Amino acid sequence: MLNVQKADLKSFKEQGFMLIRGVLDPEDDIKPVEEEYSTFLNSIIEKLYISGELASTYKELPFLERFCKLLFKGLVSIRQLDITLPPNYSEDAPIYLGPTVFHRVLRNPRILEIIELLIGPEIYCNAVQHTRIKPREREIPEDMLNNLIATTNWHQDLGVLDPEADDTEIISVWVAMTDVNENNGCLVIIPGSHKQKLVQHCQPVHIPDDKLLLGESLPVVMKAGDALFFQKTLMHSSKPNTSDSIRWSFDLRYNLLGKPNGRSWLPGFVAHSVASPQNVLTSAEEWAQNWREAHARLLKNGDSKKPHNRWHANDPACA
Ligand SMILES: O=C(O)CCC(=O)C(=O)O
Ligand SMILES: [Fe+2]
Repeated sequence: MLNVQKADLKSFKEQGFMLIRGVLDPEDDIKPVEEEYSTFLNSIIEKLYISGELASTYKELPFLERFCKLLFKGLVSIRQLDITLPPNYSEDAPIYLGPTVFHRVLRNPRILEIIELLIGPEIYCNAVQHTRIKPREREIPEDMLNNLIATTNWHQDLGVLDPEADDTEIISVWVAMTDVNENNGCLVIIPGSHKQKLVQHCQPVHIPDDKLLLGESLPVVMKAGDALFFQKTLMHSSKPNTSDSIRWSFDLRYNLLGKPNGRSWLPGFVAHSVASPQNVLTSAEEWAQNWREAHARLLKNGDSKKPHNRWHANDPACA
């Protein structure tokens, strides 16, 4: 049973976010997802071990530690686990399309139930979706730092979508796969900042200091399985992981079906619909195929240099 209270919905409206505990189930959701990723990582490791590129299989280590070992050796990239294409759409661009992530994360019934409370039953799963594994920051080689494995600058999620989505109801969902706190890189939000609408961002995508709301920022401490639902103009960032543990999360977006989604060239899908239930995507294989086809189309149409967001590097406002 979901524990969404009136106070949560009020917080979502007035503060721009609500934190719901225990949305992902440790046994039914988190464990199978970790196992699927672990099997995938294992297949990479086995090949590298057999070819002699890796001296150990690190079999004794848990998934996250094992991933980081390979990451720091440059033998695996977070993009191979991420569930969207990297911005350059190059021919060899990796993407992770495992069925368990599709069913237990993107189509998670409890996430969808909560989204339904917020925007109603016509729900489109937006293609802007990521998994982020944040190693101990002190161990990350400098040339590897990026926002999928290290800190994330202050931004509003609408800032990375095309302006066509400005009037669409879009909800971001940040799901903790491990416990997260101020030391290991939790999300930090500015409650109430969503009322600002979209402010100027600069490149690489961030809100310049003078546009940042001076309101008090709030580190969102969460347990594995908790989910933070927030509005598309809520200002947020993430802290560096200065702890001894590795933090892992998913961030997803859902919007009102039939409205511009801000990444029209990528394949989101109908996650729930009462008006047209026949259009709901329930096949993980079809989902994966849609991504493969979109990738081929982007390469063929020469769209592979399409900018991922609306902010220009030489914007005078950022000088
Ligand atoms: O996890 C992070 O570091 C940032 C996530 C984020 O920006 C989001 O969920 O929209
Ligand atoms: Fe974000």
